[in-house]
Amino acid sequence: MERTTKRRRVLVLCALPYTNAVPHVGNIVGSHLPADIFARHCRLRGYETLFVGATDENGTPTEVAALELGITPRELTDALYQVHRDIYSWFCISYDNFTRTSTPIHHKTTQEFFLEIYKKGFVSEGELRLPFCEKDKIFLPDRYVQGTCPVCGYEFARGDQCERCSTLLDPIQLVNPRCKIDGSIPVWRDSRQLFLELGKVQGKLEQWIGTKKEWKEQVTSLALGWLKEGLKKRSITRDLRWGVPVPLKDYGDKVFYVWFDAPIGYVSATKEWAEANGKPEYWKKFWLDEGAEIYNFLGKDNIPFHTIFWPGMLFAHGGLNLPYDVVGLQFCNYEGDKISKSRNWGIFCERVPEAGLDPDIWRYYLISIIPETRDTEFKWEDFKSKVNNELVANIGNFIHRTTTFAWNNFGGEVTSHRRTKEEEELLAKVSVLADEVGKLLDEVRFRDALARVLSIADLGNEFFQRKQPWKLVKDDRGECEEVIHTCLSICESVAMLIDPFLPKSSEKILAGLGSPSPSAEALGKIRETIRLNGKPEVPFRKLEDAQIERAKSLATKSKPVSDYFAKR
Ligand code: B3M
Ligand code: ZN
Repeated sequence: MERTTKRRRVLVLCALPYTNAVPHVGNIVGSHLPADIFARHCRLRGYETLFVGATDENGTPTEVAALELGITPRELTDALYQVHRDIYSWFCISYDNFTRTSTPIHHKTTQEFFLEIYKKGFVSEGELRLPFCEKDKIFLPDRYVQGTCPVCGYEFARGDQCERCSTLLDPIQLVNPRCKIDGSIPVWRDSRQLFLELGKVQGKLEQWIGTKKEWKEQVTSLALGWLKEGLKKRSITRDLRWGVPVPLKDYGDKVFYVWFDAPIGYVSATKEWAEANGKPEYWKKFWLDEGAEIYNFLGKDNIPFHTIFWPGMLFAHGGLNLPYDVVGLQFCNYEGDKISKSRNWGIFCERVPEAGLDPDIWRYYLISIIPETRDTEFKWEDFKSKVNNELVANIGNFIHRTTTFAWNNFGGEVTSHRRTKEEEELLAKVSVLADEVGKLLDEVRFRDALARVLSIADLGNEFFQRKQPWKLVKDDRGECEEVIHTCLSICESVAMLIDPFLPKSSEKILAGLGSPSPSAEALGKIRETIRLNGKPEVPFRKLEDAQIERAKSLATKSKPVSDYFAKR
C-alpha cells in the first residue's frame, strides 16, 4: 500500500442502512460519524474526496416490514428515506450524495454488473431449499427466519448471519427454524436460483487479504477465518417482488438478494453524483483508476460482506477497484446493555433534535465512544463530564479567555513583532501536534487524533496561565501583545483542527477570529496580524443537569416505525 506524493483520491463509503431501521446512536457512532470525520479530514487535507451513501431499500427487509405495516414497500421507503436523510443532516454527516437503492440508476448498474459476472462464468444455476411460511404465503427472507446457530449454538441466530459469532449462514443451516413474523415453523420448498461461485475467487481473495497488513486485526482475522473454511457458492436471487429484477428470461419473477445489490449501491451512488454534477464519467476516477483509495466504514456484523462477499463479486466482475481499507467498527452499547429498539433501550435519533442541544455537543461526546477497537458504551454521566471537563473547560475556555482578552485590551487587533524563543518553540510544538492529528486521521484513529487537539489547547492554556497577561499588560504591553498573538495563533490552529470533528463550531470560531477557511495551506500558516471579527462569543457552554434530563427524556424514547404511517 505504498502512497505516492500525487494528490490522493479518496472515496469514502458508509455501509448502507436498511431503510426500515431508523438510526439509533449506535448506528451514528458505528459508521456514519467516523466516515464523516474521515471525509472531512480528507477534504481539509486537500485530497480529492467523495463521500456517498444510500438507504438499502430492496428485497427482504423492506418487503417484510411493509407487510407488517400493511403498506407498500414504496410507501415505506419513500417516507423513511426522508427520515434517514434528516437525521444524518442534523448530525452534519457531510454526504456528497445520499441516495437510495430503489433508483433507476441503481437498478441499471446492478443488472449490468450481474450480466458481466454471468458472462464471465461466475454464476451458476441450482435449486435452493427455501423456507416458506404457509401462514404468510411467502418465501421468508433470510433475516426473518430465526433459529439456533449451527456453529456457536446461539438460539436467536438470523437466517443470513449469526449475530453472536458472525458466521454467514443460509436459513437451511439453522437448527429449529421459526418464522420471525408469526413464530410458525416454515416448510421447505425448492426453488430455482442463481448462485455466485465464490470458490472460483478464493485464491484471489486470499492473496488480496494477505496484502492488507494495515487493516485492523479484528477485520483481517475474521476474513482469514472464513477463507480457511473454504468459500462455497452463495445464492444471489430471491423469490420476491420488491427489488432489482434479474435480467434473465427464466428469472423474470425473481429479484436479486439484497446483499447482492446493496454493495453495488456504492458504485451507483458514485455514478449518480457524477451525473448530477455534469461529469458522467467522473465515477471512473474512483472505481477504475489505479491509485484511488476506497474506504468502507461499517459495523463488525458487516465485515464478512465487505471482506469476502463484495470483494468476491468485484473479482468476478473485474476492472473495478477493491476496498483499500475496510474499517470495521465494534458495537456501542447504552448504559450497560445492548441497544434495542424493541426493548426501548438506547438513544433514538429521531427525537435527538428536539432535545435542543447543539449537534457538535453530541458529536463531541459521540467521538469519544466511537468503537474503534472494542465495544463502547453511551453513558449520560460521561456525556456531561466529557463535554464540561474537556470541550468547555479545555478548548472552549482557552479560546474564550484568549479572544476576550484580545478584545478587551487590544481592541481585537493583535500583531506579532518579535516572538521570543519560548514562543517559537511553543508554536513549533503545536505544529508537530497538528501534523500528528493529520497522520492519526489518515490512519482512521479518531480518538487519538482528537486527544492531540486537546493537548494543543492544554499547551495554550498552560502558556496563558503562566504568562499572566492580565499583569503583563500593565508592565510590558509589547510583550503582552506577543503572548496574546501566540495564543490567538494556537486558537486558530485548534479551530481548524476541529473542523472534521465539530464542523459548525470550527466555522463559527474561525469566523470570530477573522481566519481563512480551513485548508492544508491555511493550517500551517501564522498570520502576522489577527483581527477579531466583533466581540467574542462563548464557543461552548457548560451542560446543566436540566438539559441532560430533557435530552434523556426525549432521546431515549424510540418511535415505532408505524407512527410514521399513522392514519390521518
Ligand atoms: N444494510 C446491513 C446493515 O444495515 C446492510 C448493509 C449494506 S452495505 C452494502 O447493517
Ligand atoms: Zn453463531
